[in-house]
Amino acid sequence: MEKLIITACICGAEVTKAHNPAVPYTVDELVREAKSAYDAGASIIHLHVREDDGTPTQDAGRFKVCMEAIQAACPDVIIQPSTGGAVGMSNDERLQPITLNPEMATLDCGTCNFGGDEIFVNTENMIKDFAKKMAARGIKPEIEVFDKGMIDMALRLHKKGYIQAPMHFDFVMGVNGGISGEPRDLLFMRESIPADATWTVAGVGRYEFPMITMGILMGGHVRVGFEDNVYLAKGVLAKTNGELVAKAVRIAKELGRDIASPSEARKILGLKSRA
Ligand code: KMH
Ligand code: ZN
Repeated sequence: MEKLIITACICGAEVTKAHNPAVPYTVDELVREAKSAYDAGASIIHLHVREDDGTPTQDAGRFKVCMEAIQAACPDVIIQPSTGGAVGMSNDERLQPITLNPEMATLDCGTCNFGGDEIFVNTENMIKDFAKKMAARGIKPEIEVFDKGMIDMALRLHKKGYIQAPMHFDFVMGVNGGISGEPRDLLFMRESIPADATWTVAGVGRYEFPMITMGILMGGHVRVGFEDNVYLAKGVLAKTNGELVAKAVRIAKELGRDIASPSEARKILGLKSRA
């Protein structure tokens, strides 16, 4: 089977130090967490950034500083900034990190409830605009889908020329407002994408390790990290993102999947190789 790409979502926009004191806010903390994940086997860092007090921000200057510091500590890692940002941010605010021309960035393909009164807004016209702006810069979208209808939206936008093949999906399973994280849900999502597409799976909270185990067995790729889950096991907080990545590596090895290096991940995803 193809080697396994592990993405580490080290920070997110919603999780805080109250959930786990190791959640990174400062540049140094982000570098520490990115390096722990990279050293453990992650080839992609899915990146959100914060102000030092933990406030989520999409500020291009803050992204630049964080990306350069992470790249210095993890030279060949693929950095994938979020264009989702945090609930309530404007489109222009969210799009700022693409001005740094990252290799990849997320493209969220639908609106959904996000717990309580929160709504994560991604209208069709927004998605078209984000996709066009990313394509103009040669940025590969990781198509984030929180429900099956968002796959259908991405496929429609592909047919209309907004998203190029081969498409790369991230199934985010178990958001409070999106699809759940049961085995049948992942099978349904997997069956709904084109044969030439690549995919990764992220399970939120208790769904993280069941979903990635299924993903590994099914030939997909996986995402773990504090953005999705702060526990290493029931009631045991992870001390670092690296611990979550190391657990994914152990599961993969037991199941016979080798881990992709960043350069192998670039080949699998069709990204340009880096010298
Ligand atoms: N923070 C969520 C509202 C992404 O990174 O593209 C959206 C999110 C998706 O995390
Ligand atoms: Zn994210």
